[in-house]
Amino acid sequence: MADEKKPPGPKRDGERQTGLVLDERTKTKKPPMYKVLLHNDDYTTREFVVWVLQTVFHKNESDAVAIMSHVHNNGLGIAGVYTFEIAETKVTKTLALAKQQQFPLQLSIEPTE
Ligand code: TYC
Repeated sequence: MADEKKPPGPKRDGERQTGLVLDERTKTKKPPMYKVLLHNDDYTTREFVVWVLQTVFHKNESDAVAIMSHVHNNGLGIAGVYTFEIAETKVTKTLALAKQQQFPLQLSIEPTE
């Protein structure tokens, strides 16, 4: 039977080292992503928020200052977008660092659309 007359089956990526044939659509599907949101408060210092954005969220200094300022001015802002497990880990680390300094910094996690 000519190729163009076959019904469309799963797309295959060929057998790789494992000998498995995987559906390309499964292999390439992106995981759900989550925003880590930073909340403003009146007590956490700007310096601490910038430092957290640099050390936990791996932002450069100018991005960290811009995100901190956005949160300070708007009440809420995005520290980064990650898979759920990484987002959770970053929130846990940040809360532990804030608690050590007795800062009431709050964060939340929200799915991207
Ligand atoms: N509003 C704080 C201040 O004036 C700074 C701040 C920014 C706190 C961002 C939290 O997520 C935050 N010291």
